[in-house]
Amino acid sequence: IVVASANPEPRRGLIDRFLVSAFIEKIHPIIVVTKIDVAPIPEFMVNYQSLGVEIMTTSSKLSSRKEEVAAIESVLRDKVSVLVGHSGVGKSTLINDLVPAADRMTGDVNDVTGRGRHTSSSAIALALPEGGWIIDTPGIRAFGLAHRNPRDIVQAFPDLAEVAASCMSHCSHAEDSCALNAWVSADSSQEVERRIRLESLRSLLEVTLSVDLGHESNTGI
Ligand SMILES: Nc1nc2c(ncn2[C@@H]2O[C@H](COP(=O)(O)OP(=O)(O)OP(=O)(O)O)[C@@H](O)[C@H]2O)c(=O)[nH]1
Ligand SMILES: [Mg+2]
Ligand SMILES: [Zn+2]
Repeated sequence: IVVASANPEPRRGLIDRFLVSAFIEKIHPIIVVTKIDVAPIPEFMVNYQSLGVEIMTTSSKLSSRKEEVAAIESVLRDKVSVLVGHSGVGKSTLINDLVPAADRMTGDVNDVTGRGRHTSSSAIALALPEGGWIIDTPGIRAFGLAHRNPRDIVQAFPDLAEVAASCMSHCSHAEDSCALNAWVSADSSQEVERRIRLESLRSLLEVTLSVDLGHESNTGI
């Protein structure tokens, strides 16, 4: 999951949906934060780190690029991997450094909107020099979970799934009687953190219920 620290702005909701999909498909997710020369790593990344998601950082503009690319190459070696993310985050730029012969076209981001220009228009798999495959994909505008079974989404949150097991059957997890509400208020020392987890789950479940693929909130958890 490739996200830029800025230009374009990172979006939590999109990262959450990618992570849930990866979990459901049994794909090992790694977050690569690019453009750390432009802005510091977004603070909310620590939340993903505490969930055990590996986070790697890089900048095509800094002298540390070579070592960063080598570190990324070593986790990709002998595996089939795909780079996904918004347009303009630097997927093709990274591919060009991972696969010197790739010659993928890259495009600058729009100065006014900070958005990419959808430079790559098709997905392509390239052989990594040290073994393995890397797939470059076009930047996506939106990525929804509407095609997912809500039960699978809950399973992507193991701590919440355990609690939700005692919900009434067919609980939407949005109703007052939901067991997750009691779980949040059961421990005052963990209440804030638990509420954030529950809101994150509920926002993902809402997306599937409303079948709203095009909507991307700015602040979405
Ligand atoms: N400052 C800075 N710019 C970067 C970095 N990585 C990539 N860029 C620039 O960001 C722009 C977009 O890069 P691309 O590699 O084309 O982005 P992409 O993710 O492949 O975009 P799409 O193909 O449209 O999905 C280009 O102008 C790159 O030079 C970085 O680490 N720092
Ligand atoms: Mg590209
Ligand atoms: Zn429930």
